[in-house]
Amino acid sequence: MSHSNKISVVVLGSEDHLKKALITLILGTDLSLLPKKNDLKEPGIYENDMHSVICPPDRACNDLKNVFAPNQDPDMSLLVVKKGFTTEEVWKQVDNLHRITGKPTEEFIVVLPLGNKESFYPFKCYTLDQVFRKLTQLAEERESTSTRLPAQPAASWSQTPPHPMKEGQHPTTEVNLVLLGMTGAGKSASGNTILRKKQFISKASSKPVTTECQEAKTEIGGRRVRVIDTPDIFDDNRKSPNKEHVRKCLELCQSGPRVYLLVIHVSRFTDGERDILKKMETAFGREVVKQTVVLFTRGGDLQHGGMSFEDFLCGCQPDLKKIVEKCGGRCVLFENSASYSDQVEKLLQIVDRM
Ligand SMILES: Nc1nc2c(ncn2[C@@H]2O[C@H](COP(=O)(O)OP(=O)(O)O)[C@@H](O)[C@H]2O)c(=O)[nH]1
Ligand SMILES: [Mg+2]
Repeated sequence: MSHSNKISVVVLGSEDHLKKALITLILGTDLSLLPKKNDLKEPGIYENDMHSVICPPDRACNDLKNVFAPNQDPDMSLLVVKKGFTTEEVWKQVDNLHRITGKPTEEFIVVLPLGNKESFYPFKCYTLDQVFRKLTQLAEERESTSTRLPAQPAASWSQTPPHPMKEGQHPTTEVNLVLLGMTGAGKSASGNTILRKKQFISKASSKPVTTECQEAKTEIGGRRVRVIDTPDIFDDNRKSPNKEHVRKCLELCQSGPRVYLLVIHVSRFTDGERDILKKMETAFGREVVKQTVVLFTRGGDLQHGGMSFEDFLCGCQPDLKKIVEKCGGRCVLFENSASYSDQVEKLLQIVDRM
């Protein structure tokens, strides 16, 4: 693999021994066998034929600025933290990196120590397993583009990788995300999380807050997304879905593919939701389950109860399990009060696959 085609990874953090261990794992070689400096006191670049790993010394502002200079986007920036870290101290590190480099906080992936499950932290984080899965995926993408594309001009080690869709590109199709579910499930709050702004009114109330279908548009990672927030179309007190809301909802998402997000509160599955897929079929047609992702809200409740999303799905009520199964197992967990986690990206990856 040519130098310009290498996967570029920046390894950051204050623990030298952990950084060394991670670099060793990525390169599959003992660092002392590599020709570069290995004391990590100066920016070291460690390479094999597929990866180029740069390790700037901790707190060296100028080195960091150089590594993240404009148009220098590494494929992955990993922040290594030690076992028993506190969310507050790691968030401070991430925020510091953001202030020095000017890069968004989401650009820095915190590598969770072994034994830490993926959870709701205010920063983006991966388990070691996810880091290596991402590296494999990047390698596969790189292989396929290098066989398809003519040779690229020589580039610096950290040139932006050829991602299929990047910010700034404008694909012609616009995907419609239609938020459906009971009042109070968190439809408007989830819409705001996707849009990254408080567009829809979302608050605790004994009566419905959203009374009309509304739309808002955004662009995420080069994808054009139209979010449609709805009132409770399947109100328990009605025999059939509210036709007026259904008409308005369909009118708002005329063009482009449509994905329904069935919003359900993780700790409150009600009788009215048991046959919600039937009600959705009545309103939007028999194919609706093929176009639906179940979006669970209040992921923080699971975290407080020490439960992973997988444990929740395994142990939830049979009727809820059936809903997820009918939707092809497509589901995501949101915590709408945590704006920095990668929940939206996970949802859009599912939407991309659909
Ligand atoms: N903690 C927490 N609160 C949430 C979450 N999603 C929604 N809420 C709250 O639940 C209440 C109802 O949410 P809303 O979006 O208005 O529900 P809607 O009726 O389905 O649109 C509001 O007070 C939200 O702040 C979540 O993921 N976590
Ligand atoms: Mg609402």
